[in-house]
Amino acid sequence: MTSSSLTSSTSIPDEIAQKLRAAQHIAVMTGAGVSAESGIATFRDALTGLWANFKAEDLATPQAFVRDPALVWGWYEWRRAQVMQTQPNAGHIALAAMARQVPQLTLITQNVDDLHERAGSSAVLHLHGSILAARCFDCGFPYQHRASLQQDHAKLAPPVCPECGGAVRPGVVWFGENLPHDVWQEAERAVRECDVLIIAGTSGVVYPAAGLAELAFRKRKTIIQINPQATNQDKFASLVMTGPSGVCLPQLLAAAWPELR
Ligand code: BV8
Repeated sequence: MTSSSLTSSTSIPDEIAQKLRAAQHIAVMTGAGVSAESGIATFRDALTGLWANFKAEDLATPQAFVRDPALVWGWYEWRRAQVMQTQPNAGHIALAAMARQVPQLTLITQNVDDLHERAGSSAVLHLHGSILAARCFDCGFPYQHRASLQQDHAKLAPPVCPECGGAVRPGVVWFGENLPHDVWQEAERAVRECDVLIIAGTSGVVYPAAGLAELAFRKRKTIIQINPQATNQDKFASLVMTGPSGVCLPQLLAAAWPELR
């Protein structure tokens, strides 16, 4: 299939619409860009205020947490407050609707928010964990978040584990930590077995997640890439849609299933 590129205002090639409509299994991989239109700062934009002088990769590590638990916990609590105060957008909703049109849709996300679930998606594969889960850094005991939400940019001492007295950490996968094994295995299998892979809202720089695009390319899948910016994964795509996922995903849904319009 020749690759084609279109902006979010031009129409979807019939060949792509037919591939989606006829698909037995669609795999989708989302990144922080899919939550951007809900008002959640993308991963690399989430560094403002107190954290403006840090690189995400330098805050999202076990070493950063050990070095300054209050700085890291304050960042995650500020981000968790953002998640709790936002709603799913048209992109999340379109993916939940698409799952109702095909025999199988596997939704893989790098995002740590729950907007896919709140839009109606189920069995979401969270490669990088969840900001809504927390556990003890030392013993792993799950921690139930309190309702109080961090509103401003401030350091915040993490809670103390009720089991062992250790520090509570966010339930996300940090740089240098392994992805949850079963989740990763299932994501890889879905990309190997799918008919179409849709990649939306990711800069494609974090591995092993970013490797799924090349895996799909090697397996000669139909790949649709959605991002307002060019990415280094565009070369793998059968179709590059240059635009926001909140516009492009509903456009894909309407092109493949016009009866839903
Ligand atoms: C691993 C959770 C095996 C935390 C995240 C040295 C030692 C160890 C490992 C490494 C190393 N060097 C490299 C590595 C591998 C490393 C890695 O990939 N590093 C990168 C920086 C090169 N990976 C790991 O460490 C992984 N583990 O390899 O384990 C291992 C173990 C030990 C030793 C060796 C190997 C773990 C990676 C997981 C890190 N955790 N998140 C948190 O959220 O705080 S990753 C983080 O980045 C988020 O999950 C985020 O989703 C992800 C990717 O970023 P994006 O989602 O793409 O977001 P980003 O902001 O980058 O881009 C947003 C995109 O959206 C942009 O392209 C933008 O244009 C677009 N956009 C904007 N608006 C819209 C839009 N798109 C559509 N619509 C819009 N409206």
